[in-house]
Amino acid sequence: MREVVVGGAQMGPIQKSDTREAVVERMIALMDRAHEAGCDLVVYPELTLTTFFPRWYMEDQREVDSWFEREMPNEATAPLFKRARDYGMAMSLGYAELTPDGHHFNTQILTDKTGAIVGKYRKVHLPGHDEFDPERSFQHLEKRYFEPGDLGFPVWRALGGIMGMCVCNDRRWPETYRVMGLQGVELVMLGYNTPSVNSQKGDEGPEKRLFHNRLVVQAGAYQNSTWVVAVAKAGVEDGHPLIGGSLIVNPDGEVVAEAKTEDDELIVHPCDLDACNFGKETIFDFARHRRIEHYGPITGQTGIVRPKE
Ligand code: CDT
Repeated sequence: MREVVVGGAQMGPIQKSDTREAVVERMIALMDRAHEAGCDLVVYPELTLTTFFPRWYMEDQREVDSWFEREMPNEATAPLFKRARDYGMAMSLGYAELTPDGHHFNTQILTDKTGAIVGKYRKVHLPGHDEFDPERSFQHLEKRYFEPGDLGFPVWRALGGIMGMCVCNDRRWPETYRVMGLQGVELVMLGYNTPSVNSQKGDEGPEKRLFHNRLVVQAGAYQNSTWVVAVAKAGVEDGHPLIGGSLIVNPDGEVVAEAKTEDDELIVHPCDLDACNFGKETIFDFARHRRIEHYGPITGQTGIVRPKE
């Protein structure tokens, strides 16, 4: 048995006016609870430190950059890294990354139990649009503020297993999990900010959104025989609701822990990484069963190519 006790640290809403320091205090309170629960690892959501700023249209690049972190840890997050080190707890958190040479990414990192950053992932599948869209009931400007991640979908040996990360919209894409699955991933960590309503389809509300959230996370876990921990930033941010529903899914695709609120809430599960072995050696033994000679279109084209009429 290779057990990792995982805490999913769902965050309630973060308003535009909230400071990073105030958010970090809330994150530390969740970490304290994770420590009491015996967690080895705590996972925070996408863009944990701020409101989900891509809902706001901005033209001034200085204003845009004010939502980004130029280094990690920095002054605001140093107390969080210190607490993690004191507890000997690994953590994963999402933030907007501005690199020294001026690139903008939607990033998730993994630290080991000494607080050292051992993994970095940059969101590949950026949803939304890059110009103001008057047709939408609210904006989703990730394509304006971020570049697509340039690191692929790496995995890392940590906590006695093989760990992977992705961010929010990435979880809807089977390619995300499969690329990590092909590297033997045993625990995928991801955070999300998912609006409770579809800005382009008013009758798609939170029930459907929560259904899709479970559907994609459970499918990704089962089809790659891996644990997945998916953690929300939830609740109403400056009038804009986000779903909760943070969950931990086992390698059989079953939900083993799920958040009940749209607030700061910790979900915990002891994840035995050896539970991944059975699926990886049987129905999803990729080496025996995959037929790559038929998969060319998956990497050879993006859009649909329909047969001629
Ligand atoms: N943050 C993020 O990627 N949100 C997207 C909203 C897309 S609208 C379905 C998500 O996939 O949840």
